[in-house]
Amino acid sequence: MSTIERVEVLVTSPGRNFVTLRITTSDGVTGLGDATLNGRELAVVAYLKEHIGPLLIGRDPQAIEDTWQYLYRGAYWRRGPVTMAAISAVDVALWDILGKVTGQPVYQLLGGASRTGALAYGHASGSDLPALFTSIQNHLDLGFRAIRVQSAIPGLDQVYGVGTDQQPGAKYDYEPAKRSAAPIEEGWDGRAYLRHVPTVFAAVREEFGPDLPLLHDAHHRLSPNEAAILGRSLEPYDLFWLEDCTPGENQEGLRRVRSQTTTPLAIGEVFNSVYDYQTLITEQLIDYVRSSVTHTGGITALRKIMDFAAIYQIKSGFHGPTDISPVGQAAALHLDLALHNFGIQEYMKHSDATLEVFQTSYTFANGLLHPGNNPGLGVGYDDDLADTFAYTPAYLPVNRLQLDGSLHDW
Ligand code: EZ4
Ligand code: CO
Repeated sequence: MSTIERVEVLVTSPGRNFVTLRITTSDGVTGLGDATLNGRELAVVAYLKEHIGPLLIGRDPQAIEDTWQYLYRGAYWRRGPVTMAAISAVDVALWDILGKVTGQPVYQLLGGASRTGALAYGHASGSDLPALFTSIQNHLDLGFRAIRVQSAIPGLDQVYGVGTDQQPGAKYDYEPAKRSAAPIEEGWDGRAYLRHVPTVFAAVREEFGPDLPLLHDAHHRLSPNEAAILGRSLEPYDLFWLEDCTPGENQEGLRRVRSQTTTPLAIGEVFNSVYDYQTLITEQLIDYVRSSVTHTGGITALRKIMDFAAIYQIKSGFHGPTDISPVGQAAALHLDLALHNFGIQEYMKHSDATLEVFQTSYTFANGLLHPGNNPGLGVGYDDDLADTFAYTPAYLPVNRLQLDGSLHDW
């Protein structure tokens, strides 16, 4: 029997920090898993190196479910983003190995394709309406058929989720984690935001018409009642979804939002377990599961969450910003292709440097992503190039300085 012989934790920073797990079997087959946890990378590195790597040596690489349960239950301390990012990386690397051993792309092992490609949405943003329109048009020119719209808020200097204004034809380049020794504190004002956002969507609908699917991310900054107000005020603009309207760990808070608005709701990019969704799914308080494969326990666990969600007609809308590495993105795409209750997939193209370190087989054409047909995940890793990009700390900002000088409490 082939066994797991080597476990390596690889850190690189081609434009941003990534942590990758590589598992090698006694037959010389390698699998990759994404272990990147934005702003807390080295905690996962230590968890994998010190506590998981030694446990894997000698195990059967094809016993994917068994290894998942062994690591989850064996930790005693269940759940949590660091633990679950580490387990996710192991799980994805083992699926990659299974694909290579069987000569199949991972989506075939998950039951085969339910679609020819995964509908993707891109990120557009602007400091004002003309800049936002340029950004939306650039995405349409690239073939995107669904677009997330974020905008600066008058009076606030910097707003999370809004990138530098794009020139016509330029790539959208937004990285929320900033290189520094500590998180930057950014501004926030709920009332200014609630007044401004509906005017932005009115203008975008006026300019781009009624058909284009539009999404918006509130980044967990609203109270349940503020979220209800926003959901209602956006109803005339027919959003595909409103994301993270409140901090989702207060699952009961979504009852208030849901009872007040028909705007579709998406939550879960910071979740790491099916239990984070239990109330949201069984009470049908959301329409889309936002998890990433990399933070929720890998393909094995996210597949189960999606089967649970399917019972309640809830679909997928997996997290896919640039802090999900190409390995994590490829894993999501295999699951997207196989899932029947797929909804949409977030897609921000990685930097050229990132795509030189991680060689990918996935494609984007006519608004659809496809994972490719290489055995396994279809992602390679260039060690020599990766080693030229040294890790330096980068943190997500804290959104809490209000216009009146007080601190936002959310
Ligand atoms: O804030 O990926 O929907 N996407 C997002 C992202 C997240 C970052 C956190 O690491 O909200 O921009
Ligand atoms: Co988000």
